[in-house]
Amino acid sequence: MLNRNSKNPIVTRKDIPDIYPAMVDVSSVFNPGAIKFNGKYVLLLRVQNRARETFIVKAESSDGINFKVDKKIVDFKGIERVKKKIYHIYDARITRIENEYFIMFAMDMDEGCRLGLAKTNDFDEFIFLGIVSNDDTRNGVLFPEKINGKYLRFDRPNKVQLADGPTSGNTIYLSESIDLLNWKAIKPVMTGRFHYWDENIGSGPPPVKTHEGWLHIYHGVAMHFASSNIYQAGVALLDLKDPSIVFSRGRYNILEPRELYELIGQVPNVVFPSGMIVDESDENGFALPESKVLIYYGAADTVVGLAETTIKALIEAAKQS
Ligand code: BMA
Repeated sequence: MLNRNSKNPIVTRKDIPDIYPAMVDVSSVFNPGAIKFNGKYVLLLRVQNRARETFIVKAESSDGINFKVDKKIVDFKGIERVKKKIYHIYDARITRIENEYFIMFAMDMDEGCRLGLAKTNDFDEFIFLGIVSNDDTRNGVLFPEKINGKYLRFDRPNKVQLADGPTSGNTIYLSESIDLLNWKAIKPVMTGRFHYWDENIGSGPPPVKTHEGWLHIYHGVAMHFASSNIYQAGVALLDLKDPSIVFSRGRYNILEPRELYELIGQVPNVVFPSGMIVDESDENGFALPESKVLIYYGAADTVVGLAETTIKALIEAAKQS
């Protein structure tokens, strides 16, 4: 039900300029955060070099399809205050709250994966605000507004051990905070559907406000014995006032690996939605049903794909049970 852009993959390793010394002839670029800023489409890309080191790099576009990648690695000012070793920063999700832009990302450290938070007003200077999770957690996405005076986010504790691999998780939680820095889990919201396409799950892009509820795209992983896991995308609708209440959750995935660039790469069989741009909203921030939606996703942990749809189509997909 999503239409892949005919220029897919829209960003590949060939679009990444060499940045000496660390980022030369890079291996892959994937899982971007996305937002519209000052009329421009902005991506925060995850770029991996041949040492398998990870960098966040900004790209900009005036049409959402043809991106120019910065010749500069995003420098999160203040991150040097973290005295422990940070191995990787990756999978940035961008949320605008009032007139500030927040970036939540995963940080691989010796004690496991933590969520980090940064902010920017201009997408030029990025200020690191701190580590904002205590336990092994990934896929943190901030809501674009406070609800009942609290900031909210979805996050996904890593509790499930993948066969011979890292940890993953099968439950998305709702957490709250009064200062964006200290977070408390409120309750589990959605859990994996064992035997089906979304056995393990995690949030995709930040939730989008519609008149029918919070529209939330997530990724689901079908585990395959003796084969690679299959990463797909799905959609759910949640209560506007209490997003721990799931109104409906689509039975079918909305995007699955089918094209060669999704099926083959550094990690085969992966579509991983991480950025979502809604063209039109009303003055209260509700996405319009007919609005075009751009979904940016990592494909096979190697390139960036773009798929298009509308709010109405996503709502219908969420209601298909
Ligand atoms: C997840 C995360 C993602 C990655 C995906 C597929 O657990 O690490 O960053 O894209 O696996 O490898």
